[in-house]
Amino acid sequence: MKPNLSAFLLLFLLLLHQSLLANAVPPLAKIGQIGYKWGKKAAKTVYDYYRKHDISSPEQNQTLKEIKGLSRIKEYFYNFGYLQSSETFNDILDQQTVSAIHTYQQSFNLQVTGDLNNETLQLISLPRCAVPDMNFTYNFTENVSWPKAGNQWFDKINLTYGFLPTSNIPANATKVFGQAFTRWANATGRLILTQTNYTDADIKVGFYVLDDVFDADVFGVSFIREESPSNVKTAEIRLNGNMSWALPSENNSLSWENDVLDLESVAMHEIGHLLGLDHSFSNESVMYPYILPSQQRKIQLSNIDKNKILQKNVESNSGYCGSWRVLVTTTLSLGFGYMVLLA
Ligand SMILES: *[C@@H]1O[C@H](CO)[C@@H](O)[C@H](O)[C@H]1NC(C)=O
Ligand SMILES: *[C@@H]1O[C@H](CO)[C@@H](O)[C@H](O)[C@H]1NC(C)=O
Ligand SMILES: *[C@@H]1O[C@H](CO)[C@@H](O)[C@H](O)[C@H]1NC(C)=O
Ligand SMILES: *[C@@H]1O[C@H](CO)[C@@H](O)[C@H](O)[C@H]1NC(C)=O
Ligand SMILES: *[C@@H]1O[C@H](CO)[C@@H](O)[C@H](O)[C@H]1NC(C)=O
Ligand SMILES: *[C@@H]1O[C@H](CO)[C@@H](O)[C@H](O)[C@H]1NC(C)=O
Ligand SMILES: *[C@@H]1O[C@H](CO)[C@@H](O)[C@H](O)[C@H]1NC(C)=O
Ligand SMILES: *[C@@H]1O[C@H](CO)[C@@H](O)[C@H](O)[C@H]1NC(C)=O
Ligand SMILES: *[C@@H]1O[C@H](CO)[C@@H](O)[C@H](O)[C@H]1NC(C)=O
Ligand SMILES: *[C@@H]1O[C@H](CO)[C@@H](O)[C@H](O)[C@H]1NC(C)=O
Ligand SMILES: *[C@@H]1O[C@H](CO)[C@@H](O)[C@H](O)[C@H]1NC(C)=O
Ligand SMILES: CC(=O)N[C@H]1CO[C@H](CO)[C@@H](O)[C@@H]1O
Ligand SMILES: [Zn+2]
Repeated sequence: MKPNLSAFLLLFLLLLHQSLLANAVPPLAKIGQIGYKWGKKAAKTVYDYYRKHDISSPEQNQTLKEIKGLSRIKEYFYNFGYLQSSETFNDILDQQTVSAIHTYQQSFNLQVTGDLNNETLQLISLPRCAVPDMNFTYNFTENVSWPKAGNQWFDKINLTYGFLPTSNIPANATKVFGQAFTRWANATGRLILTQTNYTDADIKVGFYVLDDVFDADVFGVSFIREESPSNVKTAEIRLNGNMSWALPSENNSLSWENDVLDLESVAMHEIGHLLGLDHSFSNESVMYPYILPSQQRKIQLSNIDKNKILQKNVESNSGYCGSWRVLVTTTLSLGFGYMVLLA
């Protein structure tokens, strides 16, 4: 149910014709191999089952290892890199799945039980980014790839972004994107990000109906596209047009339960992917894949984010900066040694 906030909220709806959309979306679905169906609904099915059967311990009777709705959780773990199997998923709690739950709980610093406890199901039910958390590749099958850290898709300093005309994004929203791009550019201390038209842009931003490809709980996705004759790479940010997007002045309207998300926070997150950052499991990072109820607006880069983006500069400037860093380290350790001697 949408909240009664229409006067204060932006609701972007996809205006593309269905056939255009069909043309635009499918390649990405293949990155994860399997259609995305997950999130709130999947977590709820399993949660209800757990409650009804009073399963609170991971030591269960063999007969109870079939959990209604577990197949969707398996698919969820598969899509985000926690489960390797690409077979059709069933509802049996097998060893692989228990191990995936372990990895998930460990990664997100949850209590590690190997059991789909409340805490775990609650995290699963939150809106998240569609980019996987681990075990994915930078690989242009179907001409698109996830933006994976350690791979550089552009080799220029001046980058441009543009907005999908059919998304009819109002100026007050493109301005918010502009702020997000500038904040990242500032943090790199070297990239220049400017707006241009959609066709020419290196980074193309639009709102789409992601529900068919992804579940409604996915707020957005970013990916890299390789244009075939020239191998020129462009990037896309696709945000979920079925959610309501709040601008910074509408802070008090934020409610993930009603699918109202902070546009600038999500823009920061998706841009981060395109500038070379993977997901972070630290909830302070803008690259944390979920929007936590207590952190619905998170636009400032954490120290982890700043260090990672500066590290990119070092990587892309190769040799020179590399030796500079060694020099700094050496100087610092000499300085430390000196201080120890003085003391
Ligand atoms: C995914 O990656 C993590 C860390 O790199 C690793 O521990 C885990 O075994 C991998 N899982 C799968 C299913 O490949
Ligand atoms: C799980 O959460 C529900 C409500 O969110 C609560 O009623 C229930 O007691 C919790 N169960 C456990 C085992 O913490
Ligand atoms: C690229 O993806 C395809 C299909 O998913 C896979 O068969 C291939 O091994 C991948 N290549 C690399 C280098 O990961
Ligand atoms: C980048 O863009 C700025 C202005 O937007 C321009 O002054 C500069 O020459 C450009 N640099 C390169 C390397 O294209
Ligand atoms: C943003 O602009 C749109 C279109 O001009 C307008 O309907 C909406 O009220 C504005 N939102 C805010 C928060 O200013
Ligand atoms: C970027 O840096 C400039 C100059 O340091 C500053 O004026 C501007 O407010 C910064 N922008 C953002 C979005 O942080
Ligand atoms: C996009 O802008 C460039 C100049 O930056 C211009 O040459 C081109 O015609 C524009 N394309 C469209 C579709 O407006
Ligand atoms: C995708 O890549 C293949 C092989 O590189 C190429 O033949 C095809 O034309 C590309 N398709 C698009 C839409 O760029
Ligand atoms: C998503 O938006 C499309 C286009 O506005 C609409 O047809 C569809 O019913 C919406 N889906 C949901 C789940 O709200
Ligand atoms: C939005 O809320 C956050 C914390 O809830 C607060 O720090 C921030 O100043 C608020 N921003 C605006 C524009 O009200
Ligand atoms: C963020 O993570 C830390 C460490 O795991 C935890 O103490 C803190 O409560 C978390 N914050 C939120 C808002 O969940
Ligand atoms: C209570 C219950 O479900 N017990 C079952 C535990 O598992 C064994 C072996 O699978 C069954 O024989 C029991 O009936
Ligand atoms: Zn992400």
